[in-house]
Amino acid sequence: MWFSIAIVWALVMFIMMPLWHVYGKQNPSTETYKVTPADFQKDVDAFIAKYKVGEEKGVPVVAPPPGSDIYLLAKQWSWSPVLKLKKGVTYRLHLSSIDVLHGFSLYPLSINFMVIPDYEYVLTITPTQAGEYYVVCNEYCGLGHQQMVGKIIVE
Ligand SMILES: [Cu+2]
Repeated sequence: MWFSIAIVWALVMFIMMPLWHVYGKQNPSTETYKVTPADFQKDVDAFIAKYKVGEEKGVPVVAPPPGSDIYLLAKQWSWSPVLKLKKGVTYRLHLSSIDVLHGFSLYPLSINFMVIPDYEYVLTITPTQAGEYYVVCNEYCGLGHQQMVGKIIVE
């Protein structure tokens, strides 16, 4: 009986996966591309050079134009750059790591994505609340893991 319950529950959860995607506003659609760490670093450097408006604790602060492609790079043990976004505007967020596996966790909201080297995730995002948000790494990535905190500012 327990075995049957487990099988049925596994099937229910399996069927729910696409339903959550469509109806639950969870598991957002992502575009994923293969990318080398060097190429991603190049794209991020160009993005920072174009839209840099300042610096915070040695990390560049970038204010991209509304609706543009924005980049966030994870590496041991930082997120770069600090993103300054506008509320109610849709952006295409490109996310990747240039070394090991990291986890993007937007605090205090509960929004989580894996950040995997060699893959560039493109997420379509629309910030709905103004404020300062922290990007915490939620995938243990080495000695400095607990200091790996980035920032997104929504105005
Ligand atoms: Cu990390």
